[in-house]
Amino acid sequence: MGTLAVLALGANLGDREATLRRAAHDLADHPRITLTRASPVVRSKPVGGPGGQGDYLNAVVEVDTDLSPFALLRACQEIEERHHRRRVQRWGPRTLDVDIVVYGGLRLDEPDLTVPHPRAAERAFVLVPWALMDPGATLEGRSVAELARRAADLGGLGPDTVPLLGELPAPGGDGD
Ligand code: A4P
Ligand code: MG
Repeated sequence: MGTLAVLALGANLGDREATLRRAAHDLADHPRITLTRASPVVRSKPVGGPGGQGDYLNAVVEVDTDLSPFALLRACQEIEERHHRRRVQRWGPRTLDVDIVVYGGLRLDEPDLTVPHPRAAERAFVLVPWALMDPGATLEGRSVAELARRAADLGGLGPDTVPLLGELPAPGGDGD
């Protein structure tokens, strides 16, 4: 048993749903990451960044990992690269973004990694799928569902959700 971390997935270019699903499978296939829960996928209006971007699909997953926070970040970035993420513009359109929302109860503020994610507590596109996945979730002592209800971008979320994954593979299976 390692540390439980919550990761936020976002995509607003290409086949967004397929990309999110593959990213979840990529995480699950990592030898040191076990995917323990996955949220439904929500549709969201872009928050910040340049105008004219397409809508996002967003989801969160919970993972159990013995990777250090920085190694987990590297694994997330490798999965972004695999899905042809190109960093052209901060907050610009992207095929895939994978952020660490929380890593256990750790608080860290380093140049390359801040956890909890500094903007997660105010973003409905992270909080809503998180609360759907885990209705009792808390973020630094506050209810994630309650934070979601107060988030400024809540109105930008579509009413419909689609499953990210079906039944999760049993952890510890003899994968390839
Ligand atoms: N970094 C620091 N802390 C973290 C963390 N907890 N998780 C550093 C992941 N990365 C972290 O990220 C820039 C740098 O942040 C990384 O090199 C890493 O070392 P990036 O992915 O290259 O760039 P970015 O995603 O454009 O910037 P950033 O700051 O991560 O953006 P945000 O704040 O995550 O916003 N609207 C909707 N509806 N849905 C979205 O998913 N996403 C964003 C991105 C904006 N608007 C959105 C959405
Ligand atoms: Mg990012």
